[in-house]
Amino acid sequence: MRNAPTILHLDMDAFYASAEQASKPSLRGKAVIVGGLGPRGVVATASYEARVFGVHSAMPMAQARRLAPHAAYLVPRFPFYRAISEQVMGLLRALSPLVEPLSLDEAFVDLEAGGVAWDEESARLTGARLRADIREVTGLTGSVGLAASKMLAKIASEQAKPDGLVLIEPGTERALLGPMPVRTLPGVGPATGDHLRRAGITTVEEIAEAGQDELVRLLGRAHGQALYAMALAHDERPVVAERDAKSVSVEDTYDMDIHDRVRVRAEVQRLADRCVQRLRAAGRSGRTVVLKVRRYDFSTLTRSETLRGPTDDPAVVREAAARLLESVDTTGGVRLLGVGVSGLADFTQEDLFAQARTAVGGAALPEEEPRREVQDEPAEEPAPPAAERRWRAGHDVRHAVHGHGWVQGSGLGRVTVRFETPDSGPGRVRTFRTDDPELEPADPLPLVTRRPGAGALTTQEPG
Ligand code: TTP
Ligand code: MG
Ligand code: MG
Repeated sequence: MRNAPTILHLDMDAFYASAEQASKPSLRGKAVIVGGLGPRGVVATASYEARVFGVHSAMPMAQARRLAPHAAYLVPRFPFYRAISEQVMGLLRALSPLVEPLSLDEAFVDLEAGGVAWDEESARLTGARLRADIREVTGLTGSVGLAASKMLAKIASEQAKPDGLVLIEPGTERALLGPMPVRTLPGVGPATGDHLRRAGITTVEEIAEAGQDELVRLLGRAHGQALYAMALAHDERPVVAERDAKSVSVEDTYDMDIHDRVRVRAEVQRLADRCVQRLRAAGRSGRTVVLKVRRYDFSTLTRSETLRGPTDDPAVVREAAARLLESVDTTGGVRLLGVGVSGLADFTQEDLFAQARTAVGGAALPEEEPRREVQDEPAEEPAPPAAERRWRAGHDVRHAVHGHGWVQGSGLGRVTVRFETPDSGPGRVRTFRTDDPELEPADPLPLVTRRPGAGALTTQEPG
């Protein structure tokens, strides 16, 4: 392990909700909940103001509405968040060639590899400057952790939240980790946590005291050894640049189109198994499962699902591929199927943790719920009538007379718009008929305007 805190972990604060608040001045300082608004919708995230009521990611939306009935509820706008994410990742790439994104709002950066930090002081300065740059370019806040390993950098950014920076001095790691709950360690979810608690182990220090043999006895060799190493703060995982990470995939073309859905499902399972064999042969694991389908008319689609952590578990890959298949219409027949895994990580502790599983009643339960990066609007959204389809809650609009605003709600032939922009004050609300010719959907405005070099989200500001 290096002896300078030059691994940086960045995570944006309440990312989707903060982006919405920056975009809509009337929501700043308010409880904002972003997620699927249909009957089976779940919370993607909640603003810190909404978290006070106990609302959090992955909670059923119905429960969130009971806890925070007066919050603003919005559907996610992925292209908008992606554009902000690209701005953030661009700032990270300016620091180092070794940037490992984990999701839209989160990445590791090896500052030493970029030559921008080599000791505590330079690391702290770089982290502080990065936070200021993110704020200036995106208008949003992110929290930074700095440490000598990935595990501790991530723990540090969690401690820094929201809107802070925490640096863990090399040499202090064990003392810091010791009193923390076992769940702090990467890959220890509810199941492993319970297992350890029943053995009388609740803190990281108690894992270290139990010793490797005891851990292996409790959790199996791979998981036990990996967890013991983490408890001693040993974490040698390198930051892996995205472009170094290749994917592993297998595909089959069929002589005759397959029409039978049952057969299509079986083929996908078979391909998933073959893909995992190749993945394991390469000693790797990956986070994103990709399904490729070429239909009778040569239209080809890919669907992907990103898990919380890398896996090389055939059951996990098979399940993900099966879920992805459910979103693809194959009624016309299929001539090619493929299954791939990307977002590869070296075969290290990371993946052993990610797949930590316990047998409960004969069924293998994933340690953590796989995290679905929803790529389109959640399917459970009830389809609104055609006239109202253009006016989706939270989306931007432009009115010929009143200018730029966003849809606060629509129904019964009416649409309510709040007229405000990222750099205006809170705006006022007006109601129109859904077929008002003066009203049209619009792209989101940049959160920060007129910063030379900052780049606008969709259009460049004139002058
Ligand atoms: P997180 O970084 O986990 O959460 P956050 O940025 O909202 O809040 P925090 O300040 O605690 O970091 O996730 C980033 C975004 O990913 C989040 O804004 C919404 C989305 N997301 C989901 O869609 N589903 C989930 O279960 C989680 C955890 C996040
Ligand atoms: Mg975040
Ligand atoms: Mg995150």
